[in-house]
Amino acid sequence: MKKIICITGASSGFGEACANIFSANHYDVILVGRREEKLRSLKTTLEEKFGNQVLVLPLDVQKRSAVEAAFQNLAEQWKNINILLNNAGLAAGRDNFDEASLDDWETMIDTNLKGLLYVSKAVLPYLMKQKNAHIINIGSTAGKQVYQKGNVYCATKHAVQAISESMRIDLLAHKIKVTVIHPGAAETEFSLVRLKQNAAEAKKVYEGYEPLHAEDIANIVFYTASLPSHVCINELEVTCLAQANSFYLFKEPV
Ligand code: NDP
Ligand code: 8X3
Repeated sequence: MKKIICITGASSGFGEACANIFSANHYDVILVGRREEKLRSLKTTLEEKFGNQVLVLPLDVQKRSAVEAAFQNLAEQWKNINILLNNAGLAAGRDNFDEASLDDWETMIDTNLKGLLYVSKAVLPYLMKQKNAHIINIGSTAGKQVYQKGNVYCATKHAVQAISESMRIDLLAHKIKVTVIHPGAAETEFSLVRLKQNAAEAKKVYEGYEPLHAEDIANIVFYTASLPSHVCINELEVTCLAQANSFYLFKEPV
C-alpha cells in the first residue's frame, strides 16, 4: 500500500509544491485548503502526471467542528495517514502594534495556531496506528526572532516552535517524529495575502535578491520525510543566500 501524506494549505505555495514532490515519489495525497477549485485542479494534474490517488478535503482549518467532522468522516482507506504536514497559515497585515487590527490578529491566531492544533488532534489517532508516523510543522524565521510590525504573526510562529517541541516530547512513546521547519523569505502567495492583494507591494518584497522558491522548501520537507526510521530532523532553519535571519536581508539596489 502507498503511504499517505495529508497537506494543509495545499492550494498554493509550499503546500502545492509538496503535493507535487510527494506525488512524484509515490505517495497518495490528501489536499486541504479553502479554495476547492484550486485543489480540484491540482488533483487532476497530479493524478494525470503521477498516477497516484489524491483526495480533496475543502476545509477552513479555523473551524474546529468542520475539521473534526472532515477527518472523522474520511473513507477507511484515507485514514492510514503516515505524514501530516501542518503548513496552512498566513500573515495578515504588517503594522505596528498600536495600529494593527484585532481582526487580523484573530485570523492569524485562529489559522496558524488553533488551526494547526485542530488538525493535529483530528489526525493523531490515525498517525498513532502507523509504524513510522511523522508530523512536519511549518514555522518561520519569524518564529525565531520577532521583527518590527511582525507582532502577532511572529507570536503565532513562536507558538508553532513551542508546540512542535511539546509534541515531540509528548509523542515520544508513540514513536511519532516531529519536525519543525523555519523558512525565511520565499516567493509564494504569502506577501499578496499579507498585503491584502496589493500585487505591486507584494512584488517589492522580493526585489533585489533571489528569495527561496516553494520547491526549495518542498525538497527539504521531502528530505526530512525520507530518512531512515531511527533518524529524526527535529528542527531546521532555512533562508535564501541573501538572508541571515529575520533582521538581516541584503538587497541589491534595483
Ligand atoms: P501561500 O499563501 O502561497 O499558501 C498558504 C496556504 O495556506 C494556501 O494554500 C491557503 O489555502 C492555506 N490556508 C490559509 N488559511 C487557511 C485556512 N483558514 N484553512 C485552510 N487553509 C488555509 O503561502 P506559503 O506557501 O508561503 O505559506 C505556507 C506556510 O509557510 C504558512 O504557514 C506561512 O506562514 C509559512 N511561511 C511562509 C514563508 C514565506 O516567505 N512565503 C516563510 C516562512 C513561513 P486557501 O487560501 O485555499 O485556504
Ligand atoms: C514569512 C517570512 O520574514 O515575512 O514567515 O516573516 S517573514
